[in-house]
Amino acid sequence: MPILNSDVAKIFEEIADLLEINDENPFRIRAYRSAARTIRNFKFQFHTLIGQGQFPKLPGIGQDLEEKVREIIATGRCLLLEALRRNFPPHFNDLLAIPGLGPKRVQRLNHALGISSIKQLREAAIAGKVRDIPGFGPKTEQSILSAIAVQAVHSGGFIRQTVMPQATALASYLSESTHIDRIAIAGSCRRLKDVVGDIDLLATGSDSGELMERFLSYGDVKVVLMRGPIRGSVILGSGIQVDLRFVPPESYGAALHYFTGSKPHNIALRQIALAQKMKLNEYGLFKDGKRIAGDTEISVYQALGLPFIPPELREDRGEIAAARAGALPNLIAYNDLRGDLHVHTHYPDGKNTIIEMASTAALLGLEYIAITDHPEQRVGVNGFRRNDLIRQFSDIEAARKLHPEITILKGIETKILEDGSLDVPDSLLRELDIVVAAVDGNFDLSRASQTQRLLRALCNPHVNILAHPSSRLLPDRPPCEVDMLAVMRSAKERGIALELNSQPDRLDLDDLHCKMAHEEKVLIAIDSSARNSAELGYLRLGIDQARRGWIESCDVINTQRIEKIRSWLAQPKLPQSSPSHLVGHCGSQAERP
Ligand code: DGT
Ligand code: CA
Ligand code: CA
Repeated sequence: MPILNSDVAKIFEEIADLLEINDENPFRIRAYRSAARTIRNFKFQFHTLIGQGQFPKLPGIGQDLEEKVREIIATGRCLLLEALRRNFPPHFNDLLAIPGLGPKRVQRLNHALGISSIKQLREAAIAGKVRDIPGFGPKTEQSILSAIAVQAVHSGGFIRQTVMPQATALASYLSESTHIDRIAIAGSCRRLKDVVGDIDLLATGSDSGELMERFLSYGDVKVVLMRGPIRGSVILGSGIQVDLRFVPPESYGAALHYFTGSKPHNIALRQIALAQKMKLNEYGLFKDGKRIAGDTEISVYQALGLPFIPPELREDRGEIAAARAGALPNLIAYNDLRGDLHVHTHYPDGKNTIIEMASTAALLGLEYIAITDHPEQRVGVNGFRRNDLIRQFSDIEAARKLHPEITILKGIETKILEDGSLDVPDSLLRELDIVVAAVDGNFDLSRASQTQRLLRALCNPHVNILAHPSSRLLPDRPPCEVDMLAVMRSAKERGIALELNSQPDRLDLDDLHCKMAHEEKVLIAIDSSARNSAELGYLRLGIDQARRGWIESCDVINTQRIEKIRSWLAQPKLPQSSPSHLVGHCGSQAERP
């Protein structure tokens, strides 16, 4: 891809912004800004001219700037910009990207309130602190909040788990309106996405006016973005945007379908309607100008000759073709899990004892759990001590006596070091029922090194589960660069399960990797990695994610009974052998563990 004039101009503008925040020489700042303008408006592309051995003479672009342009065209980078960026917190640029926030304002926010990220800015604006900074005021504070909300909609910015209580509280408040018959949470929340941009609500009933009044006067509304007779948009105290739409009862199903999305799924379905000479929109499904379906969602699918497609599959990732062929996955159900193979007890925050974890798990209907603390959480920072492991063994024995209704496995979570070796010696791993291995640092290795690291860890004969394989942290830490397909194939060959970690800020594997795992027929373990007994409830989020990833019960190792788990764990893993015949899969003739 050639570097365009507009790319060069963007780099110069960012340099000018950062120089301005640094209070550098105003002439230098102006030079970059005006060069950016000149370059953006120049009628020939620099990369073409430079490629022909020319460089145009332009006002304001002297030798220094010419060298910068040549550097950017040749390398796509600018060392000056990279040096400037290193002096700023990583999220400073996100702040500059908010409409209305130039370098001066960003600098003032930083000086006055120590703000260096959008998250901090949102919190300060919601707390009403921004308005007191000279040059800001309540109006600017509001427009900052709406700009952040708009940006979240575009970047998909809130962890769904934190959003749902707000969505359900608001929906239940609205449903108290006497003129409302039905109200639903639609959009990406209904599709069970891990991260969502906003909350979409849909209502039907006899009177939209009263509903809208009620909506706008909800106690947690901070900013009203839009008010109309049948639609409204607000921002709540958390900074999230809510869109509310009212439709007549006969359109409710079609509207629910439309506002559930995803957009690509809707578009694909509309094409199918068109091919059958029908028209599909949020008001219904129409043939020859007559409504033939739309009061319920299922009526829309049926009239198009399709079975109901669960919302979590509606991403235009093959679900429509599968529905047509009668081959939709038989998605894992919420009570299919029989155990949790990654559970902590010793944590600095809110630790629960083995007995407490076991009794809660049993109450939740689980038949087994594996206690898998990190070694340093058992022994402090001074490294691993065998005695501490032995002590936990005896704690587990005691808990087993007290709670015979649940099987408690002795496990560990071991770190995968940078070279792919583990931080616990094999001699100790051998004594455990189950070993969970995880990357816990060095997230930014090259793709090749990261892949080698994981593949080497999978070669350890004691590893049973590769935990949170991509190491992403929502919403900000991106996944590691890794060849996940190679990792999956190796895990499958070695009878190792990849974890779908259910913590709301992990949900790792993500939905696409779940689908890949389903297609590759690699085993998955849906685990909570709970740090206290309440977090065992996160397993539900893991199942949400699994369903988005087309996962069936038979893809998941911990839907099996404990006897099968034991035989899976007992599989020999010879270095060169391929134990795949021991691990069957949905519909295959091989025997599952
Ligand atoms: P989000 O909010 O970014 O997490 O994702 P969604 O899917 O909730 O997107 P949102 O809130 O913009 O819109 C909700 C649904 O409304 C979306 O999933 C599909 C539907 N929708 C919105 N705009 C369009 C459109 O232009 N065409 C079609 N066919 N559907 C749309
Ligand atoms: Ca949405
Ligand atoms: Ca929306």
